[in-house]
Amino acid sequence: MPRETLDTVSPTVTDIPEVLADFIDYGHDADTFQHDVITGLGAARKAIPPKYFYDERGSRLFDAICELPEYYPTRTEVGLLRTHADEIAALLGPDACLVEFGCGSLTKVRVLLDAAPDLGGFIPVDISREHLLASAVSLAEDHPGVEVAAVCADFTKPITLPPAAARRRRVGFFPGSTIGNFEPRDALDFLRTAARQLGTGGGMVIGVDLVKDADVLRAAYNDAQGITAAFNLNLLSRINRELCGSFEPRHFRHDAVWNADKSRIEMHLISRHAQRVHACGRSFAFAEAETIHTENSYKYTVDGFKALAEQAGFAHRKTWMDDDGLFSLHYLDVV
Ligand code: AVI
Repeated sequence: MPRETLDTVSPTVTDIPEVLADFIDYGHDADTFQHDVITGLGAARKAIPPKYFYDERGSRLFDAICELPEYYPTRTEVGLLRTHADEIAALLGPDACLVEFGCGSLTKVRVLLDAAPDLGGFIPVDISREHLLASAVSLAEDHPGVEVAAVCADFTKPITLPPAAARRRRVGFFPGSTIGNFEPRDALDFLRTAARQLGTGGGMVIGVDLVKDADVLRAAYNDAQGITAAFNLNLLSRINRELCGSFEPRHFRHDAVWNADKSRIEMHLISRHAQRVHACGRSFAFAEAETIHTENSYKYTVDGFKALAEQAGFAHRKTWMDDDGLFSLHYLDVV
């Protein structure tokens, strides 16, 4: 099964579980985490990219965040998908192939698959191989009429999609407001890359969290049960385990602040006192109250997001919003 990549990395096609049409593995650059930690902790303003939250425990903690009373995005978006599933299915059209960028619990895409019995294909793209395979297999078993393939890759990079997508109209699916975790410049680059891969005539269904009352935002990222704090601090345990780190997570505390000027929630790990920590064979000094900036979660206005999507090569077709204006779902056309 020859595959040409747009990138320099060559994918491998490993043993494909029978129920899947394809499984393409672009592999994982194991040195990237180490590189990003060394660079991030060595910087004048310490920072580590949020993609490293999602080891096995981090993914479970994120699932728990999605159930929290304060964390409105997940239940609001699922409500929007359920309410408007028929309209979205009509926009997908017959025999389309849905390409999900990142693959969460698949709860959300199942809402669309149930509403679109004439969907032709579904391709989740995700870096987490085991989780991706398990999710794709279970979905393929439940939807035997849909050609399901999976691509293990960093979905922000260009990849070549398998035949299930190549011979159909392609519609991207990017729920959860993950776009908000990208810097605006990177969000634009991602949308441009996605538009190219989906191709003219394709589309995109994307969930985008909205600017709102700062107290609601702060509560969503500083929940009373401390699950978001555990999610944030788990990054230090991951560094300890995978990069020979000496972090004492209890010597740091979680905080999430609303930065109104930049329209983003910022998550930080704050050093409780001056300390020295080792990781990757190096030593890093922390002053009391010094922070590691671990995540930005940008919140958009509907007009702001429309402008971004149009700059990236999409025409904006439709917005759905809940009655309280908490969250938005958009249908975009690739032009
Ligand atoms: C995955 N992402 C959209 C979540 C967010 O809301 O930015 C990650 C998260 N971080 C803390 N809580 C949830």
